Amino acid sequence: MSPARATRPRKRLWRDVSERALDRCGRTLGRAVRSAFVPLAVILACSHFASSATGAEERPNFVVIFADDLGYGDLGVYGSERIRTPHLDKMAAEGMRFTDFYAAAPFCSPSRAAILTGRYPVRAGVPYVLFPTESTGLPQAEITVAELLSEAGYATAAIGKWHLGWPKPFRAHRHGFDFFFGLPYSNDMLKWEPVEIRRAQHAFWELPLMEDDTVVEAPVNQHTLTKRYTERAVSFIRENRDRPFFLYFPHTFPHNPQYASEEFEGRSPHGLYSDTVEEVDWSVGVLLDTLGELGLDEQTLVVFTSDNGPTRGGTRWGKRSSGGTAGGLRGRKGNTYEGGMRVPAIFRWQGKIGAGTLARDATSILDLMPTFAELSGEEMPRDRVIDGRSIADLLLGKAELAEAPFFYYFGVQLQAVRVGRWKLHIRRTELPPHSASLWYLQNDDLFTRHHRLQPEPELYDLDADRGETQNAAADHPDVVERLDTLARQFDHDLQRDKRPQVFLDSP
Ligand SMILES: [Ca+2]
Repeated sequence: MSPARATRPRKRLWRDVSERALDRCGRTLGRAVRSAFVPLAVILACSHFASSATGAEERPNFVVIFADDLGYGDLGVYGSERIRTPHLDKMAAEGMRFTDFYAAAPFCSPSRAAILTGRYPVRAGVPYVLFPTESTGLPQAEITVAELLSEAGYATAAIGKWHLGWPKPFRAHRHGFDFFFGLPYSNDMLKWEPVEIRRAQHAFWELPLMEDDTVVEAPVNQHTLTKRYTERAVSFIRENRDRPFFLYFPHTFPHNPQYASEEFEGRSPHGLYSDTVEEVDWSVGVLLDTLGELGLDEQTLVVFTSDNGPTRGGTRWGKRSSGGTAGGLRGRKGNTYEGGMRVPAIFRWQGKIGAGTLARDATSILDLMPTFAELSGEEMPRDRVIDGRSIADLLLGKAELAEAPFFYYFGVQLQAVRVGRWKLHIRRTELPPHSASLWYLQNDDLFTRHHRLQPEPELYDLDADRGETQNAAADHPDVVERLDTLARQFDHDLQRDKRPQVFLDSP
């Protein structure tokens, strides 16, 4: 355990840790603990003893590589003919590739809340994109996968883009990560100049590269980001080669504005977007090579996916902005058509996951935390609704996955549901309550455009029409009714269960 790890301010999972410890130490000691109020240290010691007794060496490492705004069609193995991704293609050949894997939101912050908690973003208290001057973030009451694994003895690191709140209580190293290195939010949230009309997404200060609460460089040289993240990730893996670790690696790119290092910028014939994806692919190769060199291939589950669909290229960032492709899916980042939320997903765990396997099950980033919990022998929190489910049996080839609904939320608004082959965009005749998000306080029109009304339902057969081009609602009124009822009941329950957004008095 590093000194930094020992002194890190950490929120304790009091109830869960105690319960796990009691389970492991047996009922007799449990009664003694309850009656005598034995200090938490004893409980933790017992818990860790039990962990080691079950064989820490059997618990896999977890590496999650999370691209930002990478489209469904932007990897070679997903059909791209313009972007070269040999390392991700090889990773897919060595593992399992998912055709129907979803982000749980069509934009950044909510998607990150979902991947770390296993809960729909609105349930976890992060329904919208967070901006630097906002005083809200991922509530402390949420339990992250990093906290779960950290309490179980894993080394944990978040390297890359955080974007779950700029004020200190919301930062990564207060949500279960031993350390954070990277950008606190998106790379387009730059310093605004007084002469500009203030944009919600801008800050009053330069874009900082951070190490926990320390500014390493501001404004950061964005050309260096992917390479520096990768170097830190490699160091983290090397330092923790002899113990279980969890590396959460959310890349900054290919989010706009796009920057790559000298070796990659301008190398691709298809522009900056391709350059940045190819550098991310290089980074994946470096990580996989490191695991191989250390003999950790068969002890490490590596996951690669994206936080939402591709953005458009645009004029705002000039040559620093080019867009991706959703690979024939309708829509893109910012909406709940497939292109906004269906993303590439590759899982590799040599010796455990069949090489070159394909999964067509509707799955999502919500499933990562429950899956990691099962594979590490930990229990998910029992005091809250978890929306994801473990897909461990699917990964390990032990059992098929039962069909389960997936709900497409835009902020607080449920817009669509998928069950099996059918996806219903539900009828929406009223806007949801106005959000406190800075996004909307300064852009009234944006709220209406985002939370668009849907006068009539749209039903799509994703098996036959994944591009959502033929509305089949009129031909299948029974399916429309079944999915509509399911969606409204789910949303009714969720809206009563969601955690309120937490706002600090001052950032
Ligand atoms: Ca994003």
